[in-house]
Amino acid sequence: MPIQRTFIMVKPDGVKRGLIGEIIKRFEQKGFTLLNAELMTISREKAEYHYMELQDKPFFGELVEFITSDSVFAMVWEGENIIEVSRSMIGKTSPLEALPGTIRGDFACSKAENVIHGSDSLLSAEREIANFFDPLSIRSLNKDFPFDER
Ligand code: IDP
Repeated sequence: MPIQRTFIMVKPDGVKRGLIGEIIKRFEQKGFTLLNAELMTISREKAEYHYMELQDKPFFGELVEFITSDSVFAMVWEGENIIEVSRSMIGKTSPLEALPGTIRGDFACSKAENVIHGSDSLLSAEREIANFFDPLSIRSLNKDFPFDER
């Protein structure tokens, strides 16, 4: 199974509600490895770039407002098939569909303010990690990365 990296972000509602520790705990328990993390307030430009695939959606403005409204906790994690596995740990976007046991199923009841973001593909993960972190600041455990999965 491929070792992958993903970008995970606790959104402002999750930070305010004190869910950073709970989220780190779930990823550590699963066996994933934290490569970098930072509490930060993000610029409008960074937020718009992060969500560029959604720029035509009616809720885009509201989403950018929300994500820049207060601190987020940005992280890079590494592990086997982490893109797909972390998406299933996070749960569906809609609170009506997010199953109990998933992070959103257990902690979110709004579609907009839903605690956590996780990259949905290798390409998005690469772009999102580069948007938030200097590549030299990311802990390197696997000297062959990223060539082993291409
Ligand atoms: P995802 O976060 O589950 O991958 P996306 O469809 O990529 O879902 O949407 C990104 C984020 O945009 C969501 O996590 C949520 O915060 C927000 N969002 C998605 N759909 C809606 C909506 O219908 N109304 C308001 N906000 C939404």
